[in-house]
Amino acid sequence: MFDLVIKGGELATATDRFFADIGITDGKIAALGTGFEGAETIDASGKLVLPGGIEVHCHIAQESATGGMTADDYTSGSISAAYGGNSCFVPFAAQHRGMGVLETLDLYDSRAGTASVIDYGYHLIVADPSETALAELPEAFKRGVTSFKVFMTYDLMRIDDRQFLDILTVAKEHGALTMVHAENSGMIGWMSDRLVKAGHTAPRYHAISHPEMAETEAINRAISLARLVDAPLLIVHVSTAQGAQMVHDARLDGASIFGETCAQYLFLDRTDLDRPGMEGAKFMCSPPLRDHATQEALWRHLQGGTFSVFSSDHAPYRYDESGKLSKGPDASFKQIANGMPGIALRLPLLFSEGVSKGRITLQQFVALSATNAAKLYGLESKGSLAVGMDADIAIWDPEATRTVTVADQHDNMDYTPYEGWELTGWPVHVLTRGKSIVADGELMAEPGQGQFVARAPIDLTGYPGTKVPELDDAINYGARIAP
Ligand code: DUC
Ligand code: ZN
Ligand code: ZN
Repeated sequence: MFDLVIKGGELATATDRFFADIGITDGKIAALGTGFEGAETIDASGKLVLPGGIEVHCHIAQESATGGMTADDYTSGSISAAYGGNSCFVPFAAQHRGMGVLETLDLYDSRAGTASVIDYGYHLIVADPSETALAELPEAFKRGVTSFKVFMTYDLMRIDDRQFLDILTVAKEHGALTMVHAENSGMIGWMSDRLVKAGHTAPRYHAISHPEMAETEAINRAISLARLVDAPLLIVHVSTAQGAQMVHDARLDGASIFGETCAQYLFLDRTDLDRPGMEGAKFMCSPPLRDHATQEALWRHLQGGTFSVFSSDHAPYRYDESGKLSKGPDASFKQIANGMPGIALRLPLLFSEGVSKGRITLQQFVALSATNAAKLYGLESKGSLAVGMDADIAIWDPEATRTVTVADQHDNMDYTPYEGWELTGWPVHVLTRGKSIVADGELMAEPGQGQFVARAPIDLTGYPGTKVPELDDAINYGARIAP
């Protein structure tokens, strides 16, 4: 007799599809089989039963370096994530200059602790890699924060190549994964100033000010820096075909390089920035939206396995004076917050456009929605349907068709970039550790129910790494030339 049985559904993992009941006890998957009885039962016949989604790139209760706050906090952000089929998420804890690393984590603990309805962790953003901050990183790892993001652009966030090497080196020592926002700061600044000087300030110039080459130069540099010290690195929000190819090539070479792309780069394009007036601001994100040919190339990389992770990059800034228009209704593109919402739509978009249209298999969907992220980011008890795992489960109706509206996002936003889209395949019941969070459109959970998940170090099995001779003490400490 289990606490809960999910009965009669078709289960899918990253490798298999099969019909089975799930028996759940104490929040864990206790057994998979048939004919199970439980104190409670959820009838999943005609439905797909999948691992709950894990959203690993979203900005929640996070202030930018210039002080703007995201519209979503850990309550609204987690509720929206749950409505979108997620049982767990990993937002960012952003260190700003002058802040300590542990002080940053304490701040986010105070924001998340009693607020989230689903389980959560953080990636640490390192914007100030001072000696003190670097010395605090091991304690962050001990607290289960085993990944962090650095920026190669934004004046108040970016680190230089030397600092990048320092961070990669400390991360490698502790089994942490470094994530990078790879864009060339100088190119973007130079292009932006030139455009503004010529009077080109509308949102559409945001895309022009961030040339593809700004991304590809930075990805190439980031991969080179990581390979110099043989440290694992994940390039987040890859938006270009050439950038994706670089990730692919480095992986083929055995380097521990990983890639992420995001929903907006597959489903939206730069013509969305051309909407009348300031409407284009709703579609401003960094890196920016690209063109149709890029979308097609990114799909091929998603299908072919270049990208381990597929995220929303939910960065919720409302289309009003609290967000996008904080510098007034005629602000130049340089003054408009970068980012768009989408945490509730990452999975429905991928299901509808990917699984329902036959571009990816259901198993690939599971890998991209949960399993890969769990493996890469050390969420050891999550991301699959197997005995002993947390009962983080999303039940999907593959036939349900709905029209996207902002009201159905359950976030604190006043727009969705996908308003009016018709999508087929929706999550109808989401559980975290065996507790219903959302069922048939109703919120069933209380803020604070979600627990912090301490994450394990990255497992690099299968990534032999690449040694440069200059850093191989067996060869060159002593200035010997490699044989
Ligand atoms: N980087 C992100 O990851 N999200 C929003 C904007 C940005 O620069
Ligand atoms: Zn970024
Ligand atoms: Zn982001």
